[in-house]
Amino acid sequence: MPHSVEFPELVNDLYLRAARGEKVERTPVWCMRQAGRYLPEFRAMRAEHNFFKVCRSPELATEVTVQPIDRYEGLLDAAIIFSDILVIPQAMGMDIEMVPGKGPVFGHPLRTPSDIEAFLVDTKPGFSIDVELKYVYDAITMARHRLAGRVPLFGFIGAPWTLLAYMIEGSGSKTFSQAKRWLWKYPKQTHQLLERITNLSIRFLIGQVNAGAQMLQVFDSWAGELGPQDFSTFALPYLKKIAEELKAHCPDVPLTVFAKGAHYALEELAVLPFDVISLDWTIDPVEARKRVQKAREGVEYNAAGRRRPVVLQGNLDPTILFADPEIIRLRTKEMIEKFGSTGHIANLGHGMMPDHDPEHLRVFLESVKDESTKLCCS
Ligand code: 1CP
Repeated sequence: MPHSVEFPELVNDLYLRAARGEKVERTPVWCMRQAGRYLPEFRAMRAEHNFFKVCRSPELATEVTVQPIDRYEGLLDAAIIFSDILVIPQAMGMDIEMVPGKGPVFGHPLRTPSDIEAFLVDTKPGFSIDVELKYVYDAITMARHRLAGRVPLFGFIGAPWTLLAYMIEGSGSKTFSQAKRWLWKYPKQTHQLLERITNLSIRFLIGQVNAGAQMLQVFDSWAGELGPQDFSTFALPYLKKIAEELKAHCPDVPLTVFAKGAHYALEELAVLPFDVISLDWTIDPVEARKRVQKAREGVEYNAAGRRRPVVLQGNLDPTILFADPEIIRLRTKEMIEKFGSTGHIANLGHGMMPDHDPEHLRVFLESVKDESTKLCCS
């Protein structure tokens, strides 16, 4: 039973209206990895607690989730729960450590299909993803209360291909040669495992909504490592299943897909029932909007028989935050104008980086507010 009736009333619903394609008074804005290492208050907490301990403690995860909302009071229009995409592989039995300066490192990556049954526990009797990841649900419920309706809260997952890539590779990678070798060598087992991850992900997303998440994002961070043909084979069918199931279970919860580096697949993503498509910075917003609009011609999803609005999220190059404030303002203004006044949620084209200056993020957030207010009122 969803808890939503018990939560404080949402004061700022700008994100939710924009995600439905409604005309809004200004463009909502939030940032991927907005709760993270560029913030001194986050680094102070991390100096005392291990990464997964923060994820597993609803109190600590709530605190980090709310940190950017407090710091940029009135400038951010969404919060994202502090967690990681790797909590699913961890719940499936994989041993993962977050190594400072290196990122996630798996103790025993999957090297051959026999490792699947040796290491993974999700098909064992009594396994429940809801039990394993209850700590995420508890953090969401607590954060939603602590936000007190100031902004809505995102839940998220990593897309099946991106999680599989980590599970085989055992860490981030420049070439993904281990993970891709698997695809060619063991296609049958690859699809079976992708299916398992997909089913757990669907349950986990629904659980997050029941716990209080008001919108959801699917991060396919390594989508760009596949080409068009392999994305269609190993990523798209699972993204489709996730979107279809979520829209069947909670049609009113906005669902975003971020397939980084995969704008070759924009047309295919456009016809899946995601509400928002998040873009990285390597595609021009005008071109993206045209392509999505064209792909949707003749495709009806809306129960009323109407074509779905094109809502895009993004896409300022995160490294522009290293530039001087006047350049950040100029490039943000250009971005806002290119996306237009409706069907846009402002964001960076990828996450905040550890060496970003928090004050430069403030310049970006203020510029989105100023420029989009001008545009929406003109
Ligand atoms: O030492 C630290 O404190 C670790 C830094 C860190 C943080 C702050 C990691 C390790 N994860 C996170 C939080 C996180 N990760 C969030 C929290 C909410 C927010 O966005 O503010 C989210 C949504 C993620 C999602 C995530 N984790 C992604 C998808 C988004 C993306 O950036 O592409 C990925 C790929 C990960 C894996 C991961 N976790 C952490 C690192 C350093 C990485 C990437 C490593 C690599 O390049 O392989």
